[in-house]
Amino acid sequence: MKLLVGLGAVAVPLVSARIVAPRGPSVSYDGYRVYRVDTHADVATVESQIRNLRLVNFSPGTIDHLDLAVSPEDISAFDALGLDAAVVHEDLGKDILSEGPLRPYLRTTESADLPGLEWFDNYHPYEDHLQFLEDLHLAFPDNSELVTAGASYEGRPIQGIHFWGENGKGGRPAVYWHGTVHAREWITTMTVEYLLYQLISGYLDGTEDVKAIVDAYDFYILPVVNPDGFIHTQTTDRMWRKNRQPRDAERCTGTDVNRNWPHFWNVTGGASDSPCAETFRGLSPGDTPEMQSLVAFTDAVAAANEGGIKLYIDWHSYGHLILLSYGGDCDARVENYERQMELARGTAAVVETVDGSKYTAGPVCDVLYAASGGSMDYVYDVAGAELSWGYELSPADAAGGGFVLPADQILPTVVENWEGMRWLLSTM
Ligand code: 0X9
Ligand code: ZN
Repeated sequence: MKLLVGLGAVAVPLVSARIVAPRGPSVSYDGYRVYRVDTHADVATVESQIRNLRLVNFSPGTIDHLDLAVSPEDISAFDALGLDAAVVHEDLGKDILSEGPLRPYLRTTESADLPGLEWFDNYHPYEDHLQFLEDLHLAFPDNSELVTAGASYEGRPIQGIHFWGENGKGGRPAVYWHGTVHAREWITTMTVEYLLYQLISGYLDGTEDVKAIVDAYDFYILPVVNPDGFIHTQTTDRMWRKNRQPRDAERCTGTDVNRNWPHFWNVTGGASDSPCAETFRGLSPGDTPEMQSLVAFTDAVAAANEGGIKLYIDWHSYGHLILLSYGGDCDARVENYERQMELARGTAAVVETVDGSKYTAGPVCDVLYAASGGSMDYVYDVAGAELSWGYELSPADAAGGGFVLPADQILPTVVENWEGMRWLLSTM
C-alpha cells in the first residue's frame, strides 16, 4: 500500500505522567443561572432581546428553545424580559465542581497491560489522554499504530489511533470516529476512549463478537480533534466551544470546527458569518488549520481502506440524539435513508435497554436544526461513507447539566453507548 498523507505510524514522544493538576479555570461561572427558554418558534426575537446580556448560549441554532446560562449580574435584567423561561440549574459554578478535579494519570508505559478501567471514573488533563492512547497502542502493538491527522492552530498534533484485526492494516472498510470537536463536550472524549478500550480489550481477551468486529473493520479514532479548544476549557474557560484561532482585525477568537468543513459551507441559517458567534463558519471553506488536517486525513482514510468508510461518527453532547445527514440542505435526504434510520433506531433501542436513556434518531434538520459545513455531510457526500452520523450524548437536556456532566455519570454514559455500538458494529 502506498504511503498516505497522515496515515503512517507516527513517532510520538512519550508524554510523562502528569503529577501536578493544571490550574483551575480563570473564567468563573459561579452564580450563573441556567434557564430553558421556550422561544415559541421565534428565536430571532428572543436572541435580539438577550443580545446585551452576559450569558452563554448552550444551544446555538435551535428554533423551539434556548438553554442559557445567565451571569449573576444580569439575572434581574433577564427576568425582567418576561420570557417563557424555566430555571433548570441555580448555579453553573456548582455544577462544574461536580465534575471533580482533573485526575492525573499515574500509569507508566512500562507494562504492556491495558490501563485500568478507573480511568473512566474521572475527567483528565489533555496530556494524559495522549498517554492513555499510547498505552492502548502499547497493549496492542502488532495491530495498532498511533496516527496524527495534522496540527491544530497552536501547533499541537491531532492525535489518534488506527487498529485492525486479522486482515492486516488497511484490509477492511474503515470505522472512523471523531471526539471533542466542540471543546466543552468532555463526555465525548471519555466515550470514544471507552469504545476503543472495549474493542481492544475484547480482542485481546478473545471475546467472540468483539473479535469479529475488529477483524471486520479498520478503526481510525481521534478522541480530541480540537486540542487547543479542549486545553482552553481545562485552563481558562470551561464553556469554550470553538478552536483558538484569532482572526486579524476581529475582537473575537475561534471558528466552529463543525461549521468549517468545505461542503455546504456558508448556507444561510446553518452557520454564522460573525467571528464572535459560537457557530462562526470561518472566512472561507476549510480555512482553519484543524480542517486542513481533518480533510486530508479523512480523504486518506477513505482511500486507504478496501471498501472506503463504512461508518463515521462525530461524537458530541448533549441531547440523546443520533443524527443523520443532511445538516447543510434541509430539503435533501440521504440515498440510503431507510437503511440508516433502521440502524440508528436499532442502536437507540439497544442503548435504552441498558439504563433507560431514550435516544431519538433522525436527520439533523428534522430533529435539531440546520447546521452547515458540518462533518457528517462532508464524510457522506465527499468521502463517500456508507453511514455518516452525528451523536449527541448525555445528558438529555440542560436540566441534566448540559455540557457539564458529573464525574459519576461518565461510566453509565460510556457503558450504554458501548452496548449500542457493539450492536451496530455487529449488524451494519
Ligand atoms: O451544532 C452542532 O454542531 C451540533 N450540536 S452541538 O450542541 N454538539 O453543538 C450538531 C450538528 C450536527 N452535526 C453535523 N452537522 N455534523
Ligand atoms: Zn458539539
